[in-house]
Amino acid sequence: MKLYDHAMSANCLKPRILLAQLRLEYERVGVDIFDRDRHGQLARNPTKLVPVLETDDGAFIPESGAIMLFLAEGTPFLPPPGVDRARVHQWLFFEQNQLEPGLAVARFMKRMGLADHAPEVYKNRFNQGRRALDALAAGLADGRPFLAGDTYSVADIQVYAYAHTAGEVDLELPSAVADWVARVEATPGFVNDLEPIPMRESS
Ligand SMILES: N[C@@H](CCC(=O)N[C@@H](CS)C(=O)NCC(=O)O)C(=O)O
Repeated sequence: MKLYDHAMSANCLKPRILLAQLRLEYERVGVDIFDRDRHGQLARNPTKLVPVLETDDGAFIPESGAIMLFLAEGTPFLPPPGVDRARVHQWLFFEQNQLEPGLAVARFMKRMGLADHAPEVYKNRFNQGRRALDALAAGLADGRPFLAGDTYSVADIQVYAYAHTAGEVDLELPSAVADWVARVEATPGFVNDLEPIPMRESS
């Protein structure tokens, strides 16, 4: 398998964590996401975004959530169909609708020196990220250790990826979220090789 990837992208961190925990061999293909010519490399992905997984059969699977569900099928990282599986889907959709559009964009804007150029946009994304972290804390309030219940799943990896970057935009994690982050990081085979986005001064 090949993972089309960027070292600073938390969307790409998600499959990297899962592939490591599943002990699957794969080739990492770095994509320069600032280079418009990457469209040749990712021509078979309609959005041209990373991550994309290329299977051994040559199929292209874009979208982090789709990659996670594909890789997790038949493993302990995805509960069987039923309520716990629905909880996994719930948090995957939440991540894409609420958490990622807030924190990923705020992180990118802040680190690239763009927040001062568009303060209203930055504030909007920052606030969306903060609300998403509060929602995550509320979701963890039932005392169960992981998002789909008692068992660690792809939902935890998917949501962890951006939740744990909150400090990069000076957002403090609610304590229930900080405790859950620590539990995720303590799972067997967990690796976090996300590279920080270097801080650029706004010009
Ligand atoms: N919904 C997609 C989002 C993917 C995405 O936004 N990838 C970013 C890197 S984090 C990218 O490729 N950006 C390049 C661009 O915007 O041109 C997913 O979850 O995989």
